[in-house]
Amino acid sequence: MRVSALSGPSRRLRPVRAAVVALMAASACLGGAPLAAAGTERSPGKPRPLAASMSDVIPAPVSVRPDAGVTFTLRPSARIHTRGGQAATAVATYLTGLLRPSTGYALPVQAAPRGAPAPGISLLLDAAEPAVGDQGYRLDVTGAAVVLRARTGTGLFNGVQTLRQLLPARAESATVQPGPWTVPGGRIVDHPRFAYRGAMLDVARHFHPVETVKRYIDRIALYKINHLHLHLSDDQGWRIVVDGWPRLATYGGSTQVGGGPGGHYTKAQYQDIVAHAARRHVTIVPEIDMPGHTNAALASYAELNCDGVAPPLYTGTAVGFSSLCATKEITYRFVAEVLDELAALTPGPYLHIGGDEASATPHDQYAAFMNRVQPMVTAEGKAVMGWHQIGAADVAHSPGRVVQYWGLTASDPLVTSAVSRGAKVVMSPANKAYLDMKYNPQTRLGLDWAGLIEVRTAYDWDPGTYLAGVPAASVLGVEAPMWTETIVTEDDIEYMAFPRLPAIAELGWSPRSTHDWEAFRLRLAAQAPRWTAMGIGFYRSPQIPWPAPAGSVAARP
Ligand code: IFG
Repeated sequence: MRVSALSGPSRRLRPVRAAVVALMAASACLGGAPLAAAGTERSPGKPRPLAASMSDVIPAPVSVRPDAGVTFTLRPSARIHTRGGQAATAVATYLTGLLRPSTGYALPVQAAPRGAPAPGISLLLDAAEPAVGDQGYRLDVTGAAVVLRARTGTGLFNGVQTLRQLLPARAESATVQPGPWTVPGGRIVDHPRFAYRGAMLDVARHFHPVETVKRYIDRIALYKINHLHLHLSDDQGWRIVVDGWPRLATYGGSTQVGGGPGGHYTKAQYQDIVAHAARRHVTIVPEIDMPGHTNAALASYAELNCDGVAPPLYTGTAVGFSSLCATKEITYRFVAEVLDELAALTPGPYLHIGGDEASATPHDQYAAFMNRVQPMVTAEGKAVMGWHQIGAADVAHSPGRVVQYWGLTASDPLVTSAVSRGAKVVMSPANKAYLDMKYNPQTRLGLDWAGLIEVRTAYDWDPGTYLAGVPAASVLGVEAPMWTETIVTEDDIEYMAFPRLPAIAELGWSPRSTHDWEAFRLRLAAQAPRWTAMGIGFYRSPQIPWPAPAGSVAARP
């Protein structure tokens, strides 16, 4: 597959843009734009009330019971009360990190008093009904108190993502904004449909620095996505240090698509990403793609090639031309040592071994390779994750393995074969969930081999029933991959991720009963002022009734 050399959208100066954006948001609150009367009848195209509604949350919660006429207002003297040790305190600290900059309030964190919840915000690791499970929460908002209850820190964290969306969008600003800081009254009880809601970032085709990855983690956490799959190696680049094979990073990581300088993560940097992800209750899933997509490794070590000759570094965008040498023993020492070092850095349960597009590997050798490599993963105490090609009948099942479906069809014998032997499935159909697909023919970024993906295409499918022969019970969840052949900058990532990522996140979290495009498109429109306040440059899809940008002429009567 070839792509023409493309440049991303003009690179806006991030800090300057965020300040301008905050100014616009503030002007809207100071009469720059009409403040829609609270409770404005909801219809597409009309300015939406700046106060949030419990019905606007994405992903849609399991149950929402608004208390009309009840509003909580965060006061300058408000305190954040916690019960539940370090897990609760950490979420409270995270919440203050969000609200102190935009409200300017001190928001001290202190132990919650016994008995009735104190005025202000309470994060309580107790008394949440078992139905919320280990990722869910209950949120109660009265005139006096906001009370979040959960059974784990993750549940509290997910509840805070909902609470964020109930505050005015300017709560997301990096600079102090005027109040009032209202939260609509009512009760939300919530928990996810699927355990695995993921995003993938390909840092091999174009390298993306630690700060970009951390900010992407912050963005995906907004929508309760709890896994980030990092595609760490491919033909164009190797992006993680392996002490036993140093040239992988220093030479194999020295370029990228288009010939730029590439880059790699040191082990400390990778651990920094893992730690940041953990603070956002996101699990890192590292991928070393094999036996195909390995030119960077083959170029780094001649002995890994069947003919003993190292190919040149590759900066194009073709696929399927490279393969580790499945008939040489050194290959298996290489893979074992790479996986051993990666497993030591990865607290999460999965090592992703790729397995896609191994056109240069004879199929019998592919099966033999995979049957030797999968036990290396389980020997590390990890479960195998791989693209669904590892579901081939002559590739053995390994305990707890997950096949990631990226096909274009509504049934696939490789997936059916893997599921029949006990595998679970993460759904990433390329014509629904690939965030590197163009929105429309005019989209400057992205590819179109899987088709064009507008927002409704990303939203209107069901991961639980999508593949014939795969029961919902075998579906572990969904994941939205962002391949980076054409994705060069952080702005490019944001433009392609928003607004489609929240659609995939909702498919992973929300009950099927809440699935409704007409309602979703309105809820998505209400997210725009938040993204603007965060400085996210999103695609203004014509399918969505976006509110006029705050302070813009269009917003004035
Ligand atoms: N398919 C390849 C990716 C990438 C992608 C771009 C998979 C599993 C096309 N493999 O998707 O490496 O090139 O959309």
